[in-house]
Amino acid sequence: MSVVGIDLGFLNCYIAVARSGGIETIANEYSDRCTPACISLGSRTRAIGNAAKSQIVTNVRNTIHGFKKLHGRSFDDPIVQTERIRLPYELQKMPNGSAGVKIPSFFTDAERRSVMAAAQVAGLNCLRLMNETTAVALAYGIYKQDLPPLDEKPRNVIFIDMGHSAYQVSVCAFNKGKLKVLATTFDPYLGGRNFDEALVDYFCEEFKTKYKINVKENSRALLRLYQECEKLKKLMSANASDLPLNIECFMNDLDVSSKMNRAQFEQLCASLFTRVEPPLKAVMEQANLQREDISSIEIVGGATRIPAVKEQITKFFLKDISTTLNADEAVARGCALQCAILSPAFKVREFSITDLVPYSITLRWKTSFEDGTGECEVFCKNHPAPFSKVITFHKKEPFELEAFYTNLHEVPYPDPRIGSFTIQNVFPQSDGDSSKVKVKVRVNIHGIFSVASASVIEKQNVEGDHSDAAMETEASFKNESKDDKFILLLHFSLQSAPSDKQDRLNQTIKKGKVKSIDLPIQSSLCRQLGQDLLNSYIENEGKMIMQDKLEKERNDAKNAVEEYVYDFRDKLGTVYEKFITQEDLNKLSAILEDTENWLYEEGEDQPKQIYVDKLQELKKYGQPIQMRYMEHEERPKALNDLGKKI
Ligand code: ATP
Ligand code: MG
Ligand code: K
Repeated sequence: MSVVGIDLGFLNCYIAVARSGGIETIANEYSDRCTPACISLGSRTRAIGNAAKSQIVTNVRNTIHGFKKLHGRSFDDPIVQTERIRLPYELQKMPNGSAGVKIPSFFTDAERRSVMAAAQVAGLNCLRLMNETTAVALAYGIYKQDLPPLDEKPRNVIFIDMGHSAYQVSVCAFNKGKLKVLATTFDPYLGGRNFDEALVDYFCEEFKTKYKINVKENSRALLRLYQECEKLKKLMSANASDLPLNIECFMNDLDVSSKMNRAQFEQLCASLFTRVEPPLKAVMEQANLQREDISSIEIVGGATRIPAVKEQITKFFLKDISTTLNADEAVARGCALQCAILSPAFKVREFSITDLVPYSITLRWKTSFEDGTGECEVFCKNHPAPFSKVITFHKKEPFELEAFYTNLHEVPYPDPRIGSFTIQNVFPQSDGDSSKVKVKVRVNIHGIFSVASASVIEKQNVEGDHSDAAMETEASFKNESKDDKFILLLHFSLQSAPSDKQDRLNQTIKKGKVKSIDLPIQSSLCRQLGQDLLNSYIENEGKMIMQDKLEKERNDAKNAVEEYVYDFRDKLGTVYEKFITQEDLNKLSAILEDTENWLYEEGEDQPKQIYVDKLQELKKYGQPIQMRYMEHEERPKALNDLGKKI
């Protein structure tokens, strides 16, 4: 069994694998550790990664990239619509309203569930969906030998990741063997691509006057300009002087050229650079820390290489930035480490991770009195996670709990709803009283919220037992809807309670004079991929893998014919010469030439079997000659060997 950590970036993906000797970031088939998040669809095959990226410009409409922002969103979602304008390929509205076509700390439940489903389609068992900066924090902390002991003040470290599409900041407290994420903030709309866009806009304007061309009308030219601007941006990180931008045959047979230097770039992007500070300020406020409390600042992500971004960070913290981590690979390495910790197949140093709930979550329910509603915030923002809580209700009938994000304005998602959960099989007790129902809500290891279980506490026939809880009527829910009294009767962190213990809690238990019986829960999650649809995706993925495999075999068969033709022709002119009559030689040369022509014409695109048969046919001619040649070569050698032995 192997465990891997995957960094799903907007632009780039990295995969790290846990080996007995440590964590290794692995290279793809192009010996490249960085794989573009890109898929190109041909008429018969898919190209993935580097092969697909090279087709962005040539197969404009069928090469899909930049899809990270689309996870778990509906087609009509404003973010999907904004992204859609930037995409050179079409987005379709799916029958379930979702947008058809990897994970930052600010992902909401629906986005997380979508990534989990994608992992399932890919046949991966996702051990933990990890927030990017938390993965980086783990990669940082696990090898540190000098973390303060548990009873001492923790070491606080800031982690900053600016990738292609987003910017996130978190502050973590480290002690020996553990890390706790204290707060995280982000600007989900700031990343390397914003700088590319600023450059593209600038040159489009310039070319309009200079060459009288409208680049934005030509999606191929626009894509090329994006690629060149990204290169230029990277060069400017290392070089402050004037740098050229030259593109040959850009549009209407025109070659275009221009230049820019770092100072101009910084001026052009000034408004983007001012967006670096607010999340830094906010993270310090949320964690209630001062600059002096921070021991180091670690940066990762490609866009943090821009000097002006680094300057903004240093200016805010009044401290040098540390770049001890591999800016590109830290996320994947952290994920692989987490998997190795979770997997029983690996022995890794113990390291406990407490992440957090990025947005506060509220439950709402109907009370049977006067059609009122009750609600309570079950998880506040920055609440430690994973975490479970148990809430007690007094009910005579099944009831529905609606979960939603408390403050929609904090959430980069258009819909505050998470899902609704109906607690079934609730009846009055034999004496007509309400039943005491305990509901467990949790944010799991993937950062996903659910109403995990519910049970009813049945009183055994004990005289005079009007237990204390009977005092908590529904009226008290209504009056004290913001009161903690009816929540938090029991809570524990998932990390301190191994899962078998939880399972035991879920089972019917008898405790003294009360008996607890599990209740079924019917969940309906917003933007959840239905099991049928998910299964059909899994099936389709299987079919596509099969198709890719068949296509590869077909190509291999074709290549085998081609190779045989070249090899045979080469040998006819050299080593086989002595073993063939002139007449046969002429005949065979003609056959080889015909086959070669055939390969470029009607044989260009044939089913595998045709190529297999063709090869067989050629071998019928080739093998006898080869035999004669081999015999001639081998016989003297064999005699020679024999002679040596004697
Ligand atoms: P995200 O984390 O937003 O999902 P990602 O993980 O794919 O995206 P990264 O691989 O961290 O993103 O970073 C890619 C971005 O960093 C691109 O915009 C790229 O142009 C930019 N970048 C890489 N190297 C440099 C450099 N030397 N100078 C400036 N920008 C750079
Ligand atoms: Mg990234
Ligand atoms: K382990």
